[in-house]
Order: sequence, then structure tokens, then C-alpha cells
Amino acid sequence: MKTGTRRWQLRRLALALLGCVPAIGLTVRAAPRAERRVTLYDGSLNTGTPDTQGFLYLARPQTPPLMATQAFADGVATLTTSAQRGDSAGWFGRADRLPALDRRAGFTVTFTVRLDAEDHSGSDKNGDGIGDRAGLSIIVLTSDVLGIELAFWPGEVWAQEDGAAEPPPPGNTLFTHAEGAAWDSSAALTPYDLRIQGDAYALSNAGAPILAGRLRDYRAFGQFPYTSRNFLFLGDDTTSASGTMALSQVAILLPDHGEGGTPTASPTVIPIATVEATATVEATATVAATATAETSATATAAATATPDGGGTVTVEALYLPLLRGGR
Ligand SMILES: [Ca+2]
Repeated sequence: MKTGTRRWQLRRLALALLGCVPAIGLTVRAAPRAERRVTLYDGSLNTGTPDTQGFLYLARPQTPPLMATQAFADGVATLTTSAQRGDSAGWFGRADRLPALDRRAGFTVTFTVRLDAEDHSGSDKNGDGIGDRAGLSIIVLTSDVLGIELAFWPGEVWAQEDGAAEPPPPGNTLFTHAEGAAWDSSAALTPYDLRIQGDAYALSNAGAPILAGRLRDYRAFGQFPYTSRNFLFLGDDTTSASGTMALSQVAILLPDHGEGGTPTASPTVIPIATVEATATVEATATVAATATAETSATATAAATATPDGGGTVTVEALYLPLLRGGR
């Protein structure tokens, strides 16, 4: 290779790495990783709340009547449980829209949220003086069930610990405050990237790291959703905290193997232990004849949630097992 050619190529490589020119034609280059984007919610489409796109909205009161609400205006969806702490409510990624969340291949959940209010006072479950619940949480569970639940407070984002059981006794660690980082989640609608790769997660904002740690195994909880595969939730999943959040987009970025923008439907497997609570539903005719009870339950959730064009549906048999009732 002529020296001049090599010099030109090195210069081009440097520019390519800086993003100034395409890296085409180089013998050595940082190959751009093909990525596909599965959009689950894009508020700018102005269709309404996330349950008009890739999510289900489910809510339940600890003590009726339910006061949690979702709303939509100007491209932004809002969800509030602030009126009644015992209410749980949130958006569940639809099983027929979620791609397989393969942690070995790696994927990124990108979401844009703002925390407008949050109260977790009195939520210390293990007596260490630190609250263990949050009014806004995101749960991501991969195709082999390992995953991460991140909790948002106005000044901190932190991870839920796993373990064999919940406290008490105080030595139990399941669903207690684990690693956290100071972070202002209330200042503005903020885009987050939650990268899942191998055994680890990493949360960042515009490339700046916020929090990272190991993936957790929450299966000791023993029921939906923590024993599910390919699961995504945003909202308030506890009766021990409340919050108000704004959400404008959610998408999943994953390696492109030629699927294009249409995700492959991946069944969400809910263990038998949770099926009994949801098996009374009636929409099994809408799923394949070979559907298992757990698939029926998921499909029914979708079918039941939109009978009247988007109104809030609170079907006891449906939502009862979906959140951490009584916690
Ligand atoms: Ca709550």
C-alpha cells in the first residue's frame, strides 16, 4: 500500500469515527452495528395515551374507588396515582408488539419521561431508613426472565434488589433499595437509554452514564410479572408510593437481522402459578387454538382493554395479578 493512500485512509478513518464521513471503503473501520427500532409509543403521532399504540393501560385501587388516571395532551401522556397512594397503574408493553428481548444479543430500551410528583414516604421495608418503593418504576425482563426494575425518585434513580424473599425479616433483600445514583428526573422530559447486555444493565442520558449494575432475578416473587419473559412496564406498581409522570416515547433498539421494523411476535410466558388468577377471562377465541392458558390471558388483556375505544378498563380478574398487590 502506498504511503499516501494509507495516510488518506487513516484520515478518513479518523473522520469516520468522528462521524464526519461514511466509513465505506476502509480496510479497518468501526463497522456500524445495524440496529432496528421497534417503536412502542410515539406521542408525536398524537394518537393519545400509550394504550393507543404498543401498550396496555391497567390500573387498580387498593381501596376503591380508583383515582389513578391517564391523560394525553400535546404529544405527551401523563399518568398519576398521586391522588391515592394505594392505587397502582401503568403501561404494559403488549406481548404482540414486543420483540424478543435477548440479553445475549443485547438491546436498548429508550424512553422519554419526566417525574412530576412522587411520594414514597414510609416505604422502608427492611428497616434501614431508606425507602424501598417509588411512584415511577420501569421493569424490563428479558427472554430468559432476568432483568431489572429501576425506580425513580425526584432526586435519585435506583435499582430494586433481588433475593430469595421480601423483608421481613430485615435481612431479606427482595424488592429493597439497591444501587442508586443522584439524578434529577423531574426537571424536563428526559430521554433515557436502558442498555441490557449480557449480565448487566446501564442507564444513560444522551450518552452520559447514570447508573449501571447487574441484572436481577426477581423470580422469587413467584408470580406475574416477575416470572415473565419479554416484559416491559412503566408506571406505579406499588401501593406504598405514588407518582405523576409524563411520557412521550418508548422504543426498543436491537440488532437488525433483517427483520426490518416489524418485530417478531414473541409469546409472553406467564408461569402456571399466575394463570389461575387470569384464567377466567373470555377472549380465548381470539387466540390460536394451541394457545396455552397463559397466552390466553395475555391476549385477553389486549382484547379487554380496548372495548370502547380507549376508556380505562378495570376488570378485577384481569388486573389483580398484574401489579404488586398489597405492597
Ligand atoms: Ca401507588
